[in-house]
Amino acid sequence: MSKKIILSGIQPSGQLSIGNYLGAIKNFVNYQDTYDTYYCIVDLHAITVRQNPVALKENSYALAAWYLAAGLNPEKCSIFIQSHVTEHAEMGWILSTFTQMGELERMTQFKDKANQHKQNINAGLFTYPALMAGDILLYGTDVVPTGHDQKQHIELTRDIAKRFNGIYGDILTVPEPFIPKVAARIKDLQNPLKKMSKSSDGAGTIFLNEPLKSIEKKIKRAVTDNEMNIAYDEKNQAGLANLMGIYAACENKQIEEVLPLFEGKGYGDLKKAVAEKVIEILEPMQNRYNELMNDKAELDNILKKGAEKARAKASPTLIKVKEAVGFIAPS
Ligand code: ATP
Ligand code: LTN
Repeated sequence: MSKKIILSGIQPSGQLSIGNYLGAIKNFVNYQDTYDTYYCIVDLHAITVRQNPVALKENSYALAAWYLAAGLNPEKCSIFIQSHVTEHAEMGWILSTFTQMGELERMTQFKDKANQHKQNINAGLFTYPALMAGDILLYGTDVVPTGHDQKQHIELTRDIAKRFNGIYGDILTVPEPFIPKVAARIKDLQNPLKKMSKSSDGAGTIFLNEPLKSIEKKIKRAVTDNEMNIAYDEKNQAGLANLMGIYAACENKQIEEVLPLFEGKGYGDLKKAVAEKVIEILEPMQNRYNELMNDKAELDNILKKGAEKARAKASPTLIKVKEAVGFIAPS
């Protein structure tokens, strides 16, 4: 039986955070042995917010290096740059004609980003989910692992696929989301009501390439509460719940398994344990990342092979889609 297919993508829009790692990349690694896996660096998506060209290139290499440093093996999965596989832009365009304005208007990521970038609410930012649907549907993807914030986009992708199939027959695979139980929504350490984000100002974000001392400081300064009682309560003790979520994700455990370790202890003990765990994971990853970033030729090589494998999978779907809508195939 052929393996099931996984695809996910991350924007090269800044330095990665521990939210990106625990909510997404860590799960990418778990899948690579049992699934046919495609992991994309979505530069076409990143330019929906204005990027500095030099930084965009560096961030794209950095994301490839983090994928590898986190344990993705290019022999097992395809790691590639979205713009290298031009099928994505074509598929995104076609699918935008199967996506309704009303659906796009409801997307919370669009509303958030439009609010953050009032000077540049461009059409691409609005049609972004159609391009993402293209990324997913080109590969016949069965499962899309992401953090919780992408659930709405994956649901829209499912609706687009069903709509297309309803008109033209069973051409596109309808994907399922995979959202981890723990760490799907790591919160900002300074504002535990807000998602930790790589493009925030940084005081409440742990970046993967941050000096270890600074990580320790940020965790020690994380906002908690005045209850002085360790419990797991996302509503009333959001900061504490966030720290426990980070700890549990680092340990590959559920909250119920780690809570007893901290009951009766002080907040300082929890913070110390979280800092130790995060550092234990990030230190070797940072070393590997630095080595990889010093060998761009090797990264280029991996990305080239990744794009070749990705194109081989994506191209037949695009041909079928073009045929279905009535385009004349080039002779
Ligand atoms: P940006 O700030 O540029 O919007 P981001 O940090 O939200 O970026 P994305 O590129 O949008 O990151 O997301 C990459 C992956 O990481 C997605 O699967 C997303 O769901 C996941 N992710 C992002 N932030 C978090 C978080 N705080 N907790 C868990 N998962 C997250
Ligand atoms: N929209 C996602 C990034 C993204 C993606 C994808 C995720 C683009 N294409 C395909 C999963 C599958 C984000 O902002 N995190």
